[in-house]
Amino acid sequence: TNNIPVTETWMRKHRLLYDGATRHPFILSIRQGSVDFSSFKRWLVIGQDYIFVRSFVPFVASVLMKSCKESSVESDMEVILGGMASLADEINWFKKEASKYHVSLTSVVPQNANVTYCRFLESLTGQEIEYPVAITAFWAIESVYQQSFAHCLEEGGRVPQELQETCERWGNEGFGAYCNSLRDIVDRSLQKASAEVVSKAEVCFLSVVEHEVEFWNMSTGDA
Ligand code: HMH
Repeated sequence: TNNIPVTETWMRKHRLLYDGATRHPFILSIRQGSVDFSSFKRWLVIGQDYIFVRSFVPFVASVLMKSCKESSVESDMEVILGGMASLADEINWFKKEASKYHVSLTSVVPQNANVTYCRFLESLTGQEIEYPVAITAFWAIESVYQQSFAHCLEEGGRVPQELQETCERWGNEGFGAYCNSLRDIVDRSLQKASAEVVSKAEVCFLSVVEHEVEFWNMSTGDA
């Protein structure tokens, strides 16, 4: 059983928690078309996520730095750089959406759950955080989002027209392939890591999933 990738063992072990993020009531309501896309929800999806992404960029930059120093595989840098490029694109998209719905991005106040999540990201940017731990967080953050929105687009969904583009942005196959590349980096780097680093990475994975659940809890008022 030593051939099972570490991420696969985590997925089996923590399936319920993981599904709690990717099948969150808010995500299910998007899929079912029952979502209340009122001004509050628009403000959440656009405004709060815009704040999150702005904190996500320096975190990804720190992962990129680590990959340059610690990874022996050249393509790691390219995968992470591709992720940064899509974040640049995301920021522009948020701005476009915000102006479409008259949401003022500069006056959005970060909610508690978001502040906590952004702080967590910042705590992972330090040099003392091992590359396998940091890349694990990166993969988990992207994958939870990708799988959530991909689920909305699966057969039988009734995503409202105004949220179709949002779901496609993160749920598309290209983004899925990118997440798989990140997962492969995680599995490879953990294969060479000490047991201590592997367990730190697992804890980090769980924290990300919990933060993602809390992020969506903002939409249901449970935050
Ligand atoms: C909260 N998690 C959250 N926002 C995002 N944009 C992503 C993950 C993926 O980029």
